[in-house]
Amino acid sequence: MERAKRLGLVVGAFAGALLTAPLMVVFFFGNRLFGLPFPPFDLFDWVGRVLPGPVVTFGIDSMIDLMRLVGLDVADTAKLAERSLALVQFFVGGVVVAALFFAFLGLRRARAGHLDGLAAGVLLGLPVVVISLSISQARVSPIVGGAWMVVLFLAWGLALAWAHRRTVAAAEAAGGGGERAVEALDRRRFLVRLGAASATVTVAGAGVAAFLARGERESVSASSMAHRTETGKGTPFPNAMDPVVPAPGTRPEYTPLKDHYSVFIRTEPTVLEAADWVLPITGLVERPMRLTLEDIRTKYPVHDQYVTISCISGRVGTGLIGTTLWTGARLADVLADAGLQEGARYLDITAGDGYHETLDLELLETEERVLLCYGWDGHPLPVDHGFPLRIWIPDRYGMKQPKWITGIEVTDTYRKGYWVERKWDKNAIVKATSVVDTVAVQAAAEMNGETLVPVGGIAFAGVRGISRVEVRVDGGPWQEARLRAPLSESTWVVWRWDWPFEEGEHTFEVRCAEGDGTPQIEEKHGNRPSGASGLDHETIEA
Ligand SMILES: Nc1nc2c(c(=O)[nH]1)N[C@H]1C(S)=C(S)[C@@H](COP(=O)(O)O)O[C@H]1N2
Ligand SMILES: [Mo]
Repeated sequence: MERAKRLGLVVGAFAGALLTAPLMVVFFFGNRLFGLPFPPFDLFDWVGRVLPGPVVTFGIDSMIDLMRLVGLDVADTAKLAERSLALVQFFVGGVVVAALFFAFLGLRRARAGHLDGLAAGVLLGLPVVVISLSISQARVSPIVGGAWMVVLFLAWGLALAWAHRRTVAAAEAAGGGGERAVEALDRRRFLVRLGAASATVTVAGAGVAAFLARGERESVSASSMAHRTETGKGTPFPNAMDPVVPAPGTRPEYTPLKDHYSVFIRTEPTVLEAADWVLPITGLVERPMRLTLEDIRTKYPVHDQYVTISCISGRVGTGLIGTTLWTGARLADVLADAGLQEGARYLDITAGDGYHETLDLELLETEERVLLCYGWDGHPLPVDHGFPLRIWIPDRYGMKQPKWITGIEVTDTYRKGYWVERKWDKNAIVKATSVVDTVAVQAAAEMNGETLVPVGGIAFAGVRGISRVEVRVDGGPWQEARLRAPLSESTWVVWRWDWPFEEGEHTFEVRCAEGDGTPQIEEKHGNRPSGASGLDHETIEA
């Protein structure tokens, strides 16, 4: 009996693995080809939303620490890591349900019939289907999506019951003695064949999916080419003539779109169709409106603004910061059109992925630059970055600035934003920060008998600007760096300092001061709840 129980658990887990992997691949196909739901991501997104804020934050922090520990670029790999976790979570779920199923039948000494199989399918599938339908961003109707998931989960259950009959149940029927060897051989043969079939489906599926994903990327960039306007590219940058040339190895002053960091709460970006998108402006307004994208683009003056945006969860020196040209209509112009009623105090801005944030209307009294933004780099907003509409609020971390906006309600009551509910700062004003990007020893040059090494990086303090950047070597005196004129008053500043070369190991630290002279906070503090502070440094061996 003991042996049978153990055998049941092990073989069950094994069969579960062999059947869950192809199930996931089939789901992936349905998703890529027909926009059907992909439950592993939905499940993961749901877990992230219902878990208490501190648990989620701890999870994200640990993941990021681990990635930094092994030297991965967080901005590049965070989503990949999340997606991998989502797949593992679903896979483990399938394995556990299968193992329990085998163990349960073992206790009953039963042979799995079709009904048992269907029950297993329901056990794994029912919660997943309910969760997926409640959260999915699939482009098919819930009935089609639901039916598809039900069919696949039931098929998974039936296959599991079949695997049970061919393995453990066969063992019980065979009884003891010499037949045991025969059934063990049979079982092994069956599992090997099942394994081969599963591996074939999974590997071939992954290959074809990778191929399809490549096609998709190409079509996305092709369509953004077609939409290309004359803003941005083609026109020289406003600081093109600035004499301060960035030290070689400094990040690009204008971030290539494909390299711009991207952060969103879901495993996958939210896809909204321009054709059926409207922006309702409701609540305490004189004239409730429903604006199409065309309305927003054509009814209001167009504003272009070079903007640096950064994420509050970044550490000192983070890659979660980027600069591009934002294009949009001023929020104030749109609100003037709607007419605010007496008592209007906040905007409750909602988004297609369930994200939401609150804007205090008091801010608009002193800050007219807030944009409802539909363009980046002269293109329509990329899907990852909030197509068709996002907001820009100067001086705030990204978390205050919803992408994929689907509604603006004018209210008299304050509602915490998505991340504020999860204990992040409700104002989220960007902290001044400065970063060493490069100590370009390979670009050393002779100047008046001295060997000078260009050192450089960026400094950023929202629209408060940067008035000074200083560098020190090995804890020595602070030396003033040269500042390149920024692309605009709302972007980072590129700085450069030429270091009189000395052999050996050296540590370079940088600090900055805001436009009005306020020094950056040198005291080390983690990102939570208001954004990281402390000095960035870079150590070299020359
Ligand atoms: N709808 C929506 N908007 C959002 C988010 C989100 O998850 N959903 N994340 C916010 C956060 S935390 C940041 S840092 C910025 C990132 O913008 P980017 O991806 O274009 O760099 O988007 C903000 N707006
Ligand atoms: Mo963020």
